[in-house]
Amino acid sequence: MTAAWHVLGAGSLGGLWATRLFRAGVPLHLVLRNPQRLAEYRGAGGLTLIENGASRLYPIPAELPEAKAPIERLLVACKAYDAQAAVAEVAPRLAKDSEILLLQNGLGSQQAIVARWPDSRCIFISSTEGAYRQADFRIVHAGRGQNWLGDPLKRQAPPWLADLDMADIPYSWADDIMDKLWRKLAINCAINPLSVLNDCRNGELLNHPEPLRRLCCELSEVLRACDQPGAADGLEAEVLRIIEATAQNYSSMHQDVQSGRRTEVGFLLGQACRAARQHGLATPELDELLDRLQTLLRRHGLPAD
Ligand code: NAD
Ligand code: KPL
Repeated sequence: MTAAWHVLGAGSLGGLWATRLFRAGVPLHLVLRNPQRLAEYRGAGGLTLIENGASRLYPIPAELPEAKAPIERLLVACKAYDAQAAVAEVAPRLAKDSEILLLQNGLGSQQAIVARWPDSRCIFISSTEGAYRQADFRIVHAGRGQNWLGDPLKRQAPPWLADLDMADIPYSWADDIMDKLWRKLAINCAINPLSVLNDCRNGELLNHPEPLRRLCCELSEVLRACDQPGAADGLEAEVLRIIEATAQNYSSMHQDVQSGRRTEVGFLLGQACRAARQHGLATPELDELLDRLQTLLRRHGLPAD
């Protein structure tokens, strides 16, 4: 029998994973942040997943971080800026040889967790699935996509990937997970800040090809300096392809700013600029973009990191 999963963060992506694992019969517990949230969850009767317009309630067992049972497999489904603090709350329960699965977008939060809990195996996940919260504990599965899972320190795939097969969660085991995460980070850096600063849908960015070209050029240099040449190859062409494919959409960062939610800028553009500095690389376009974005975020009363 597979070890139980603990899902930390019952938001959009955590809810999407938890409901699919639960209905496949995989043993699972949600970890909610405090007694009030646990009471609200119990009042809701569970997590509701809405797929293709049909909604279904899943009464997944839930507990607080300080519950007693050891945690063998922890899926961290918080935002990047909350991930380390959230793991710290359950860290005393981590079993020897536990695994921590990290769903965060961008980079930086994963490395902090690897460094702080070296006895756990950390699996990094890059997801292109789409989900959002219609209301508390009501999750809409909004877009099909893929999940790449990988461990930069150890190539061997874990046996519990069979749980994902049972749950019909799309995935691939990636030997080059850092390549996947850096590539997605670079794409997000090229598109999302410009969409916020121009207050526009992705497609309108095609009206300003020159800034996009210069950003992709600097991002490719950063990727190569970080020893990710595969993530750099053909970056501009892919950015343009994604802009065309998502022309009618507002980027996730644009949606966050419009809704007054904190962005993950510190783990996206902030991370690219930090990596450039660490490698002694001059990136004036990226630095100026970060500066303008941070000014706008502060004007909206949002954290700039
Ligand atoms: P979300 O805000 O919907 O959910 C995060 C949840 O974590 C919230 O319910 C929050 O209350 C909870 N949380 C925060 N701190 C906690 C703590 N200490 N203990 C317990 N719970 C805690 O976020 P999301 O959209 O699911 O995003 C999660 C990550 O996945 C992000 O890095 C995001 O970029 C990435 N991602 C999301 C999507 C998507 O479609 N939503 C797609 C790809 C990647
Ligand atoms: O991932 C995205 C986002 O909005 O966060 C896309 C659509 C690819 C734009 O960067």
